[in-house]
Amino acid sequence: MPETHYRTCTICEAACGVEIHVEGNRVTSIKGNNRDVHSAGFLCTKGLALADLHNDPDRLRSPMIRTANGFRKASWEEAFAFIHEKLGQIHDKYGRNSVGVYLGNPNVHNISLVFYNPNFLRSLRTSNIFSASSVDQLPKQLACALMYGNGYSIPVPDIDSTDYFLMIGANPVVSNGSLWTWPDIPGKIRALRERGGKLIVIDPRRTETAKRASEHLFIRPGTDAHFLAALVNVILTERLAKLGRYEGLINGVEELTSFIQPFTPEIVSELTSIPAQSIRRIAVDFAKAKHAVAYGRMGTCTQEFGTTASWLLEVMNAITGNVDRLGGTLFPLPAAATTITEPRTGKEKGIRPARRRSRVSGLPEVFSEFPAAAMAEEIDTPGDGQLKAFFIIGGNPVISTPDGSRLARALDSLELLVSLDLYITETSKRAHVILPGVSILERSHYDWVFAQFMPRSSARYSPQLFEKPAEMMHEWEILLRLAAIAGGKGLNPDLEAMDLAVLRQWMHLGAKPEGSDDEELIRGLEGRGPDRIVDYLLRAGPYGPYNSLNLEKLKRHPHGIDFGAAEGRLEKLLRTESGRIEIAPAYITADCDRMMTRLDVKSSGLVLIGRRHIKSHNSWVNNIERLAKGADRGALLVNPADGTRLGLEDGAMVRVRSEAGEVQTNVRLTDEMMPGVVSLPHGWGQGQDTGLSVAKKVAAPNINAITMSTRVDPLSGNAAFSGVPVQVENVPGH
Ligand SMILES: Nc1nc2c(c(=O)[nH]1)N[C@H]1C(S)=C(S)[C@@H](COP(=O)(O)OP(=O)(O)OC[C@H]3O[C@@H](n4cnc5c(=O)[nH]c(N)nc54)[C@H](O)[C@@H]3O)O[C@H]1N2
Ligand SMILES: Nc1nc2c(c(=O)[nH]1)N[C@H]1C(S)=C(S)[C@@H](COP(=O)(O)OP(=O)(O)OC[C@H]3O[C@@H](n4cnc5c(=O)[nH]c(N)nc54)[C@H](O)[C@@H]3O)O[C@H]1N2
Ligand code: SF4
Ligand SMILES: [Mo]
Repeated sequence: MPETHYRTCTICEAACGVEIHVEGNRVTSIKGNNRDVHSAGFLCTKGLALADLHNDPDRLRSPMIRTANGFRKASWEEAFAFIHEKLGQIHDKYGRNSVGVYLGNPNVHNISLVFYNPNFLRSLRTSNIFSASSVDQLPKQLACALMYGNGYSIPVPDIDSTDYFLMIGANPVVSNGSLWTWPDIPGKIRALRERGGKLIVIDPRRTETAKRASEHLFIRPGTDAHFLAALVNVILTERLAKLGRYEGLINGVEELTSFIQPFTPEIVSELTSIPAQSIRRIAVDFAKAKHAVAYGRMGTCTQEFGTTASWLLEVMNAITGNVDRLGGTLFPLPAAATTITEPRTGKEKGIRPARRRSRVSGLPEVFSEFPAAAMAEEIDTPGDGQLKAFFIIGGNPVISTPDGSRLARALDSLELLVSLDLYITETSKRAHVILPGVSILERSHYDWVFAQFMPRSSARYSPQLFEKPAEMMHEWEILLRLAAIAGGKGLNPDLEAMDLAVLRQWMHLGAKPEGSDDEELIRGLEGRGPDRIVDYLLRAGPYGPYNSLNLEKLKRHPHGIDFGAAEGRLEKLLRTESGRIEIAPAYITADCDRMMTRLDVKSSGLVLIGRRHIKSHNSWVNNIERLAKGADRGALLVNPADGTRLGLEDGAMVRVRSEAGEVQTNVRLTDEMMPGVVSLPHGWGQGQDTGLSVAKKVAAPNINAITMSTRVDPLSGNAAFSGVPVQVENVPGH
């Protein structure tokens, strides 16, 4: 009997609703779900590959233990016993802080990992936690936390009713949006322009998004903070600021004014390569637009001024009265309880970054994590506190973090490396043990994380499509077993009791009935594992009294429930100590000298940036034949003028060299690149000895073999991938 299933695609942040037709245990077709309240039928090519990911013969179906002759299959009990013994020895010999953890991007797309990781991390009792956040969005989270008090209070752009959209360092036509869960950006850009609105894109590459814009300007990589400071400068000096209804709710306007004072359009023009009159015009148009919004992502985060640039983007919205308002930015109100649905108590403390510094380079801790750029040196630098064991959960840091080759060597030297991954990758091939979770279609889903970034809130639940194979474990069960091992509960823990304990850890969130007893609430909940946690968080959500929504009700709405757009939330949401918007956080403004110094650096020579392809998702869907195909996937994009100057011919094989290393690939000459800037794709470089039979055949290098772990944004410790100085030369004989 053919059956139809509705679920959310969990590959990227857009969270599209898909309609999947199934016969027996076989997917017969996949398409966008036209009735989905969130995505209304939109789907990208990766959504079509959900079944390929499920069927991929290279996907691991049992634990693997590495031997002298390669990996062999192992039973779960054997794998856990191995980890138990090794970890025990390491704890005894070197102490708790000798164990590190890295959490990769898929963690936020998988509710087993979202809800059970914190318990595992606590049971390890180590302060050495790292994640993909610090090669990605950390500067934006930090800037928003300093301004609004919570690292998840990130306002999202309301493209649907804005008149003027300033997009800096983001390519949502390809990425489908990030910290902005809003599918079909191409359609939304079209609608914006059809109603007479403007999209201005600032990017060193004329991207797929830039090609749809009203105007595109090249910017020298890493100079966005200066550009933005000049925009704010114009708005303040021309008295175009309007604080609107939040006038009495903003602290620090004077400090802001003094910070931006040196950065006039004329002063920053040479550094940014943007003409002063263009900067003035954009500032005035932005301030005068009925509704305007500034938005930036990877380009404004992964650079040496990532926190400052991310902060100034928020400042643009705040000083023009466009925060927390339709057509500007919105603070979403998710349907299930999270930290941002909690009511303000008046005892908030805001956040304090850099309470601790990393052992070797003194990089700051932010949100209780150290920067991923510090991982390799924390493993390969001897001394007290050196890392000896590592857990990598859903991550491929040899490909995704700076100076991946050094990290690879460091991982090879560990006494214990455990990887929770679906494949034998460039990273997991170095593990002593790999523990695979179930396939993307064998688990249930609720978009708890990304509901926090939806301009219109909605709730959708995806039941697991296929039964978990009997010989597999759900990842929440794996994490409970690992937590038992790390926490001294041994190899035969009471999993029921542990699962209940994790549920209780989540019950600090949400609005409970007055005088209620947690144990009684627990008896009313459905299921076990992450579903039961979701059931609780839905009941305790902000739309109505306890239990107005729950998992059972949501299951009766396979296309989801829409809760509309949130506006006017700011007062309730602020978590700063002052209870106001801190428009000039001292942690950021104290760094003004570095901004000044940068003005004097005369940039010459080529610099490198990355890029994404519509058929990619970081490093891990490249093993799917239909997604790995296509010309130029690994090409170095070079402006023709640079090509002529360096004697590079279109298609020629070149060597790209940086302080960290070198890679080889072919050149594509294209005027979509800014002169002086070259681009390599991110997410490639799986070696011949990985278990990825499709991905390893594609000739595309690992960009992070030539990025540097020493280039960071010092405020957040975030990797500065943008603007790496490189040399490019022909490979003789090719
Ligand atoms: N130079 C450069 N570097 C970058 C970027 C860039 O633009 N330029 N982008 C950065 C960004 S934004 C990010 S988010 C990071 C990504 O960095 P990572 O998260 O470290 O890398 P991914 O490629 O996403 O690898 C995810 C791994 O998780 C596995 N996996 C997938 N699904 C699951 C699952 O459900 N469970 C488990 N246990 N494993 C799973 C995959 O097989 C894969 O090996 O890379 C960053 N690195
Ligand atoms: N197809 C696809 N979609 C994805 C992913 C993927 O790998 N493939 N990855 C997902 C993940 S994990 C994330 S975090 C998001 C990222 O989502 P986005 O940030 O929207 O995607 P990127 O392609 O990284 O866009 C960054 C843009 O910044 C530009 N840029 C680089 N350096 C600078 C600079 O210094 N200044 C300015 N102004 N611009 C600069 C680049 O040219 C690029 O166009 O995408 C997600 N979606
Ligand atoms: S945009 Fe593509 S990958 Fe992202 S959720 Fe939608 S279908 Fe999945
Ligand atoms: Mo990311």
